[in-house]
Amino acid sequence: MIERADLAMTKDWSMNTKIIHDNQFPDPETRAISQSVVPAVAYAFPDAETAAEVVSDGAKGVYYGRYGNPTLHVLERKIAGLEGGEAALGVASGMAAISIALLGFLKHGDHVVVTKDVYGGTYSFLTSLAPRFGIEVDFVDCTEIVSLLSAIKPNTRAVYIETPSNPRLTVLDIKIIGELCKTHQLPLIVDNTFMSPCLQKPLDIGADIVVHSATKYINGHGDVLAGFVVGKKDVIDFMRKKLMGDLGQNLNAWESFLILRGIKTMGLRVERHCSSAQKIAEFLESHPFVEKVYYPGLKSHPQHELAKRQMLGMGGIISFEVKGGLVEGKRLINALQLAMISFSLGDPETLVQHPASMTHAAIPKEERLKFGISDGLIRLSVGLEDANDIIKDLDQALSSLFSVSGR
Ligand code: LCS
Repeated sequence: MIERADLAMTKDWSMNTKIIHDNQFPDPETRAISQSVVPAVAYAFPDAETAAEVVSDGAKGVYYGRYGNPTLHVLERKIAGLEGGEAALGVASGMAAISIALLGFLKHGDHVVVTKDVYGGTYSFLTSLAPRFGIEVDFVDCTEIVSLLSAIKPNTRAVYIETPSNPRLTVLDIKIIGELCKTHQLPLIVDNTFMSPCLQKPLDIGADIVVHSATKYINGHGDVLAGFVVGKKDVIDFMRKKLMGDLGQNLNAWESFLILRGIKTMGLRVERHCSSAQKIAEFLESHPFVEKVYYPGLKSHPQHELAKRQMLGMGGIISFEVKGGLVEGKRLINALQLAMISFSLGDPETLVQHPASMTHAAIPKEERLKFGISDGLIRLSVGLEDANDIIKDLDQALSSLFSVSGR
């Protein structure tokens, strides 16, 4: 009889099937289909020799909860499979994944080139904590390959990009940047949070490492903080032992289980996020009170053609500016009735926020403006509600805003 596990290994499934079945098998003892939660911190060994072998990585197994747990390991195998990487490391947050990925390649005296618009937490880590350990950073416009090339120094040890970027949805050419990195023997780290593996697989087109805030689309329910680093096994093993383990950044079994449950609907969710976001972006772009819309699915987006080549869908995040600026922008988000003012993104609920005073407040204003984050910019994470209801909500908020101000 062919074992289901063997069959699963040989199937060339599409992403939606892989999300549900890849690297996940019924429990051999109970035949339970949903994953067991194993919260144990300690694991018993039959003898001292086996214990030593597991610790030295010579044998499969778990030896202490800070280095992972069996529930997490199922999830890590699944994420590695979906991203097309050799191995994955699941950690306590997206920021844990990002800091581990960077510290995995950088040490005192090293330099990293980072694309100019990145998540505010990443910026904060790179400008306040990393310099305390002697790590230098330069933020450059990676849409200009010459700017990236000229930022590379003799002590550059990594290139870090986020595409599409938070919050301006700048799309970067992973293939071209990957080729440049290969020429200079630099690892390319890509934050794939806004896309999820459903829409973009950076490892297939030139990246060496993928990082995720799984808090967003991967879990998809706004109830878990988690992150992943995906890449070559030796690199991930080092990060597991020396960074996650020694810094105590592990993801616990219960949260791993919640993600294993949440991820099953990722294919469906992401499809809906994308189709609704396209409709809403088109509505906003045609609205007389909206100054500018940033969404890769719009023809007006500067990297629309690249986005169509590189991404399987345009994602669920839209940024826009209302006519007027800061005051009008804040009044608009206060007038929304369905969308909630909140940090985070990728949840079932539509969430709206003001990057200059919320997610990107850590970036000084002068820098923020260079990153294209104006005071009036609003970011919308399109939820799973009916797109027409989200449009109605935006419409009423825009109308109320300008009827009050007499425009
Ligand atoms: N990468 C990106 C692109 C993000 O947007 C975030 C968080 C992170 C990494 C960090 O993930 P975390 O540690 O929170 O799991 N983005 C947030 C945002 O836009 N609003 O609140 C958090």
